Amino acid sequence: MARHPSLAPEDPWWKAAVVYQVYPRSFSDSNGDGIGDLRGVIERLDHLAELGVDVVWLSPIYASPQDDNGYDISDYCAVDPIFGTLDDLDDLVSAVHARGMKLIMDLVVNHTSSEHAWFADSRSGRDSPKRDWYIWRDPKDGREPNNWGSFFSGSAWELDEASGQYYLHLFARSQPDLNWENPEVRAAVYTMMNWWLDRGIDGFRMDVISFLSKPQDLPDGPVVDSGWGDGLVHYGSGPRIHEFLQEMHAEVFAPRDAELLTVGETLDATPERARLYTDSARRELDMVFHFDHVSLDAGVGGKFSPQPIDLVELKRVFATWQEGLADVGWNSLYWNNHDQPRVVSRFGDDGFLWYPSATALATVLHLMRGTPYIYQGEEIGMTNMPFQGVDQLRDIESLNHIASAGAPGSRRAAAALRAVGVAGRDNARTPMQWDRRRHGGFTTGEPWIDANPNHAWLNAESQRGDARSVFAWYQALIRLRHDDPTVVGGRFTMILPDHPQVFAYTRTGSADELLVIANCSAKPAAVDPAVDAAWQGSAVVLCNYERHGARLAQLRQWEVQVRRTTGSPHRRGPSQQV
Ligand code: TEU
Ligand code: CA
Repeated sequence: MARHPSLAPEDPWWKAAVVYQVYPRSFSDSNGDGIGDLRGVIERLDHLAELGVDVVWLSPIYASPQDDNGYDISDYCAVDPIFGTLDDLDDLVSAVHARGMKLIMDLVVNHTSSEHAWFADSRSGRDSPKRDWYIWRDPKDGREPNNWGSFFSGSAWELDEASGQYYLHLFARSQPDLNWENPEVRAAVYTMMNWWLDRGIDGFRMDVISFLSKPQDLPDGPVVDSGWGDGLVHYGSGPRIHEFLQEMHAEVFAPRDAELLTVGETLDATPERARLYTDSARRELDMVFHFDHVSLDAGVGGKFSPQPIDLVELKRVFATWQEGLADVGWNSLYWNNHDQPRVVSRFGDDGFLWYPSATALATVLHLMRGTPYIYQGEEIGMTNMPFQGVDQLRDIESLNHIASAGAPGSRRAAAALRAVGVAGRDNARTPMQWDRRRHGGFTTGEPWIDANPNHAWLNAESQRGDARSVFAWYQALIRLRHDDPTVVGGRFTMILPDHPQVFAYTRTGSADELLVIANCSAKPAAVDPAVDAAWQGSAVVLCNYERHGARLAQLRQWEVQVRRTTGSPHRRGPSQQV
């Protein structure tokens, strides 16, 4: 991969990179069985090359019973037949590399599937040599060893009748947690990771990586709405997590670190914790995903009691992270992934103001400091799905939530269904909308999950080549990151932090300064005249409305502008004052 001109000589390559996440099941189906597959990804790679992204993150394609769509792995070194073969994967890696891109795989090592041979062995009896590869405990007072709830409803413990012991599963009961205290487990994982890197992949996105280390006394957590305890305070960045990651770095990444990208999913991350994970001197990870901005609309009952977000709060979260990692560590920037509802429906406007809100939200995210991630379909502004009933849902988290809410047909079950429609993960998992044909051109068969009916007008084909499309806008944002040193390295300053409609910040580089200013509302927004005055005469780099005037004093509905100014002394950063 060529180094982008926006990088400083000492920068690692991924500071100028943009990552694109492929959720293979929903991306493109090559053989008409209704499930996306690796051949399908290969056939669509030109879409990614045209978009201009640098890295493809491939969600799990390993052998799996698919209880959690592949995040339940039964063999780390095999490709699930629904996705293809190892040969297909090798072909995909070559095809990605041939287009000058890299490919990272999902690493799911907090847990395996209960159908993994390791767990079968572990479960076979108390004296199995692999018993200690998972987390087994005796009952306490005749019930679960502690009060932890599972992310997917109910207890995090499952009783194994045969041995009379419980095993821990933070997610589904078919996803038992590995015991990272056991050095054999760690060695087996590192061997597997090296096997994949030797095969030519370029790094890992690491599933719930901050959960690996559990305190050995497994204390109860504070009781939450569901009635279960929240163990996150104990296993989120647990006692030995940094030791484990430093060991992983030494055993796996060290010999080829400069070429790789490693990004950890860290639900419990604060800026302080993220600095520990991503300070390059500590040799752990390149970057992490925090959840602060995507947790703001969770109500007291969690993600399934969604509440409206407050823009001022949202800006505060971003500013805290930009400042927290300004000198040490590195941010990753995302709105969407396979677990989150679609951003244009969630924080924007998927009706009349679809185009300006999709482009404004993209811009405020992409021009911050950090590595942006695009989730499939985000680059064409895909929206949430108008789910009509439970039969259209597929996600284990959503289905468990509705089942545990109340009897089918009850008021509580109906409310749970509505909440899932807003916040559920299946919103992200409807088929990629390639064109206006049946099922959005995703499959010639019957898709495993229904396509969003709006594919009739919202699809990649209709946007490609259209200069005023969401797709073209993403291309422009990616190009800016590749070419502009201020986008990669400039100092971040939030402005107008208390403005209830406007999201605005500056990026100060050594030779110029950028202003990013967006009206994140459906009403015109008045901007402080001082901002307008300060940016008089600046060049308009991007604007999502045609016939943009030179003034910033009044922004139209969801209008975003990016301005650039060079050389005006009062705005120069300290590095310029020589
Ligand atoms: O997700 C971790 C996680 O806890 C949440 O993001 C989760 O998706 C849920 O919505 C919380 O309410 C990772 C994966 O991204 C997710 O797809 C997996 O289901 C999960 O781990 C288990 O592997
Ligand atoms: Ca298929």
